[in-house]
This record gives sequence, C-alpha cells and structure tokens, in this order.
Amino acid sequence: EDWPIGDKTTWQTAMQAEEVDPENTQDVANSIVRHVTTTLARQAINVDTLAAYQATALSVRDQLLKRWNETTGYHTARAPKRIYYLSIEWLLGRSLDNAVLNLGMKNTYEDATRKLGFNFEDLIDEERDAGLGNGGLGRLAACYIDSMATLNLPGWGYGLRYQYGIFKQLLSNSGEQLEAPDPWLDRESPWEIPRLDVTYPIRFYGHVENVANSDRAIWSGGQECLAVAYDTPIPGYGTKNCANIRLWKAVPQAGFDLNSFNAGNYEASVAASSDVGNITQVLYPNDNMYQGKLLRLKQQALWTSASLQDILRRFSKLDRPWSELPDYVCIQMNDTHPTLAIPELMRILIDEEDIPYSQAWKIVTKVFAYTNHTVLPEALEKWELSLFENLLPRHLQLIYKINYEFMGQVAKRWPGDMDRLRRMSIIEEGTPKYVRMAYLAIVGSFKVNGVAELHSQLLQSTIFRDFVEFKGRDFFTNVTNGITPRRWLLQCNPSLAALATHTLGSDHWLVESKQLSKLIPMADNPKFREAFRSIKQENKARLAEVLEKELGVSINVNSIFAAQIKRLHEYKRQTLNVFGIIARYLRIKKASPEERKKIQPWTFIFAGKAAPGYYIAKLVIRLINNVAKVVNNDPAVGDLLRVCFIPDYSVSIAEVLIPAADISVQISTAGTEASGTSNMKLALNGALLLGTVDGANIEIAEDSGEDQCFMFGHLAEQVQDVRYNNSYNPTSLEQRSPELYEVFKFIESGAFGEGQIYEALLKTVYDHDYYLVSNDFGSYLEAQRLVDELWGSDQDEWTKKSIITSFSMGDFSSDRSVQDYADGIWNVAAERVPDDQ
Ligand code: T68
Repeated sequence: EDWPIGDKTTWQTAMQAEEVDPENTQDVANSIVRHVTTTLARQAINVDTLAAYQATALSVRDQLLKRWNETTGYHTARAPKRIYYLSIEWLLGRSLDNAVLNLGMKNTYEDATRKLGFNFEDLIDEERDAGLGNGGLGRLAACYIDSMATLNLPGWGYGLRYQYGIFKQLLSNSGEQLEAPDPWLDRESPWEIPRLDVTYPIRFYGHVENVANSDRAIWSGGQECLAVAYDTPIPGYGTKNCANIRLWKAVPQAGFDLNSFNAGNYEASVAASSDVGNITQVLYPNDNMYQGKLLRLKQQALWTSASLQDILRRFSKLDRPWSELPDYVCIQMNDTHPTLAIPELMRILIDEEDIPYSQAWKIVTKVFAYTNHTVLPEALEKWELSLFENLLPRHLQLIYKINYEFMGQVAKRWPGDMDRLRRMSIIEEGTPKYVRMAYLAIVGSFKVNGVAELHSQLLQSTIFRDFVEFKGRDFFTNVTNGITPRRWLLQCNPSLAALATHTLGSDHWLVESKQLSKLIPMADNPKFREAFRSIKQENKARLAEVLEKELGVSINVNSIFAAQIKRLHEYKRQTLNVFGIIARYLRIKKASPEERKKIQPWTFIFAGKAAPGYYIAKLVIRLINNVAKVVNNDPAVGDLLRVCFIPDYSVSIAEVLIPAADISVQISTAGTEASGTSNMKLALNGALLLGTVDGANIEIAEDSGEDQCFMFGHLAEQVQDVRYNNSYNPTSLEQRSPELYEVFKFIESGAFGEGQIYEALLKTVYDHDYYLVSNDFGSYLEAQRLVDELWGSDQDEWTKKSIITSFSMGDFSSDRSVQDYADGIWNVAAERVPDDQ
C-alpha cells in the first residue's frame, strides 16, 4: 500500500512512541506531566488541583483522539450507511470519569494521579458540567451517542455550541429561584476540538429570484455568516470505536460587510458583524414549552444548514449519484427543532444541484425520521409565517410547494373534505398564519416515533390521528427511551456495579444489560440482600452529608429518601408532592403518641429548574422552600419529616442523588409525560416507583412487576372526562378532596409566608384543575400509606423489591433503544474498528 506522505517508517515510529499502555501507570503519568509542562506551561511546584485536572483531561483526550482518528479513517474507507442524530440540546454533564471508564483506564489513571500527588475524585470535581440542554430531551441525546459508540454504529451527533448552557439556579432568602449565567467555557473545555477549517456559509433574509422553466431559484442578498465546527469525541465502552458530536458556533463572515466598508462606514460594518455572534450565545431555557423567538429560528436555520452541508460534503466524496443518498445517509430528528433540514435539503438539491422538485422530494423523504417527545399542545412548534418569510424566504417558498403537493394528495383521497384539509395543512390559516413544524416533519419523514408505548399510542389516537389515516399504521412506531448503564450505574454507583460484576462473575452486563436479570433470584439470598442494603445505606449517608453541608438540614439516614428530580412543570405535578408533604406535616402535628408510631420517617428531596418566565412553576419552588423552612425547623416533627430542595440540579448532582433514593416520585397526570427517563435511572439504582400510570412508568412496572411498585391515580383514558367535569360541572375543592382543602386552608392561613403569595398557584387547582391534582390527591396519600406500611413492617421485603426492581431494568438501557432505532428505522449496521487497526 502507498504511504500518503513522507517516510512511512519515520511516521510509524513516531506514532508508536506516543502509544500509552492502558495498564502502565508510568506511561499515563508521563502523558499527564507532558501536558503540565508543555500545554499548560507549568512547573511541578505550580500545579494545583485545577491544573492537575486539566492535564489529566488532556491526557485522556489524547487517547480519545487516537480512537477518533482510527474510527473516522475506518469508516471513511468502509463507506457504510451513516446515521446522523440532530439534537438542538446535548446534556453531557462531565466527561472525565465517564471517558476513563469507557476506555477501561480508570485504575491506571487513579494510580498515576495518586503517584503525582492527587486524588482522582478531586480532579473529577474540578470539571464543569456541559449543560447544553434543559432536561430529558437533551440528556437522551447524550445517552444515545454513548450507545451508538458502544454498539459500533457509524453515528455522529450535530448540535449547537452555546457559549452559555442552562442557567445556574440560585435561591433567594425567600426561597425564590434566581437565574445566573452558566459560563461553562470560561476555563475552556479540554473535550472540544475546534475545527477552524471546517466552516460553512449561512444566509439569512435576502430575496429569491425564480429561474424560468425550472424548479430552481436563486436566493441572494441579506446577511451571511459562518458556522464553525467544534468536535467532541465520545468513546464507546469496550470498543475502539469513538463517535463524534459536532457543534456549530456562529461567527461573522470574514469580519465585515463589504458594502458598508466601501462606503467608509467601518464602525457600522464591524458592529453588524458582531451581531452574528449572538446566534449561538445562549441555550433557550424552556422545556416542553414553545416560544416563537426570531433568534431561536436563526439557531435552527444555522444548525440545520451547516449540518446538512457537512453531511453532503462527506457524501459527495463517495462519488455516488444523488438518488443513492438514502443508502448512505439517515438523519434522525430529535423533536421538531431540526425540521428546517427538510426544506434545506430540498433547497440544496434543487437550487444548487439542479435536481427537479419531484426527484428531490423522492430523495428527501427517504432520509429523515422524526421523534416526537410530547403531546402537550403548548410545546408544539409553530412558527409565525411572517418571521419565516423574512428570515428564510426560499425555505418558505419550498414549504408552500410541499404543502400544495401534500394537500393535493389529501384532497384526492378525501374529495370535498375541506375540514380535513384545514386540519392537516402544514400552514395553519388565521391571523396570524403559522407553519406547523410537526406536520412538516411528518410529511418529510419516512418514519415517526414516540418515546414510550402509551405516548406512541396517544400520538396516533390524538394529535396525529389524521396522519395515521393518511400514512397508515406502520408509518408510526414506538421506541421506548433508554439510559446508558455506563453513566447511570457503573459511574454513579460503583459499589452496586461492582456487586453485580462480582456476583455475575463478569462485567458483560455493561454491554448486554439483560444479563442483570440473572441477579433477580439473589433477592432471596440474605447475604446478597445485606450487601445490597449496605450499598444503599452508604449512598444515602454520602447524600445526607451533602444535604447537611449545603442546606444545613439534619438528615435521618434511616428515613425514606423520596426523590422528585426533574424540571418544574405543572404537568409533572411537584404540587401533588408538596401538598402531600403539608398533609403529612399536619398529620404528624395532630397525631397521638400511638398514631405517631405508625408514621414512618421521610426525607423528601426535590431538585429541578423552572423556565425563567414560568410564573406558576417558580411559585411551586417558592412554596417547597418555605414548607422546607417550616417543617425542618419544627421541633414537633422530630426526625419524622424533612424537605430538601437542592438548588441548581445538573447531571453531576443527579449522579449523587439517584443512587441514594429509596422512592422514585413519578407523578405526572396520566397521558402527559411522554416517557420520563429519571424513572429509569432511579429504578436501575434500586428506588421503588411511586407513580402514576403514565409514560415509561407503565413499562417499568411491567418489567419489575406491579408488586414492586406503588401506582395510583386516574388513568389516561379517564383524564378527559374528569377534566371536563372539573371545568363544566364544578364541584367545590372541598368535595373533590377534603384532605387537599385542609392543606389549602393551612397555606392560606399564612403558614408558609403570607397566604396571598400562592394565590395564583392555588387558583389553578380551585378553578379548572387541568392537571387533576385534587382528583388524584386522595389516591396519592393512600399510595404513600402503603409505602409507610411496607417500610415500617418489613425492611427485608423492601430490600427484596429494591433488588428485583434494579435488576429488572435491563430493557431500559439506551443500547436497547438505539438498537431498536438501528433495526427498525435507520437500517444501519455496526462497523467495529478492528482491534489490530
Ligand atoms: C422530554 N421532553 C419529555 N423537552 O418531557 C420526557 N422541549 O417525557 C421524555 O422522557 C424526554 O423528553 C426524552 O424523550 C423534553 O425534555 C425539552 O427539554 C424541550 C426542549 C426544548 C423545547 C421543547
């Protein structure tokens, strides 16, 4: 074979000299020290923990990049069909611990850093979270890329490189949420590789000239900027394969606008160019809530256009005809945020490659698949048409054409059914008009999926019902979400992971998570139970220490740790939880010594952010904190009840919290939580499910067995009727739930600060109670009573259920989810980099 450049022996000797034996502590120490002295320009005497973290991270990064290069080279040579996962959010958290675990080098790095005078755990704590996401959707993308790498699938992620991730949450003295910026890049990130040579031009505004006798148009003028690539390597577990996330940063085109420059207006041209940098400044902090901001549309346009240009450049190198694009490229859209990619691919094929419209459409509709994450109407994206017309005139033109053709097909199938046309149109008529992104995503895709069984069913029976009739049942499918067992067991709960490995005699469960089910019979083994229980107890003690230190609250480590850790949202019903706590508090205060013995000690743990503009959600945070203040300081409570709100919830806080929970609180109104994923993480770590019959709770209860769970509340099929009655056959709150009525009176009496503060929040329940808080309150308290009963009567039985729950979660590995996508949607196969490569 030909060596491409220079002398092969010299190259290969140099590359071998850089080899690090994963078992050789001195090799690893050498590589860390090399980074201390050269990259960081420091002397041994001048290395603090931060510098030690940075040098260690850079050393690990060297390992990742070697694999990244090999993977890229191998995949370029093999030219397999590739999968591109487009997500506007990537909630990666920290990378150091995860990387050394996936590389199988944790022991060596621990030894090397110890010999250099540092504790590896301290170095891990120096890293800032990469918080480029809001919640479940962004974290799902992070778990999926980990699984794609581990399964050796030729997959890349594409997203945006926000200068500021999800805001930092602070709490005021009165318990209110305050927001501060998250400058996660202020010490630079060792995990990103700037590719300043990989840039693409992006156009906004301007005008369109149609070319006569052709489908082509020429879009010109307006404003141009550049998207610059930043890569983050993602190592697979137990494989050389390494995936990539390519994030785009917006920068000004060449630094100035020639026209103003020529006009002598130098300052104005520089000012206009600095404007462009705004585009990737900040992550929008809303989850499950749509907000039609121009800057957000610019983010979506820049990201989708840059990603497509990059994908097509890679395809072009294969020198295959455009008709074969779907044989080499599959694009999975994580929600509707990247839907602009559909008209953008049409634009490139038609305007730049001169392919006729109908041929282009045939290609495009074989490339895209769309994942829906919500049925909540307020979360569905619909862009005001005028915004589109202005910013992306050519894309709007193409959307009109797509809709025209689509409406033609619908009309042909259902002649005269004008209402159906109105319902299904990609353009929502009215003043103003809107572009319905979910409909565009459906029309332009070859497959659409929901993220848990119930959710996928509801999609088909409610918001996408017309499209099921049009596209047929097989067009819609389900892929139940999953979580990576590497981060959510091995990394966050090393003792439990070690117990599993030791008992199974192998760590193979880390890539074949169904193996965990072999441990279920161990629930009957007293010694195993004791080992399992003591691990939970250690994890609880570790969390208790954090709570006592950070919140100044004394914790009873023998109490039931109940965690509700997720974004604040009305549909997730943190309200039900906090109102339940108040009811429990009142009960404790009233209890006779005899009754008091039956009440078990609980520690309720909350963590989560509210969107900065979400008034009601912020009121809930305020109420939780004020309830905490009262309850935690009332001597009459003793150690029976504690309430903790951990500020600034993040992936790294989740890693401490989840292994310590006894109870997983998953209490959304049935039919509202598409899947949930903290339910899976908590169950995998042995927390028993206290939940509604919603999202993936249902599948968790099926797999672990109903006996292991405390399920309650109205069912999804009942919600409509109850809701209707709440609004139109109003009964008083006192009638619907006397227990809740008493709680409300107590709040209004000023028990948690002036009652008026919470008026707007209580009103949502008094009036329509859209989320059925009052309707489910009684059965929620009853479910808690059953928890008390089990905890108080049979700790051994509790541990059994906990063991069964934990080891029944094999199917909720993101490896299973990603394999489902690969087989059922993407039609892509593994391409494992050979070990001797
Ligand atoms: C979540 N959605 C679902 N959205 O709520 C959750 N939204 O049930 C599911 O488990 C998870 O997705 C993964 O499928 C979100 O997290 C957002 O964060 C979001 C972000 C921007 C705009 C709208």
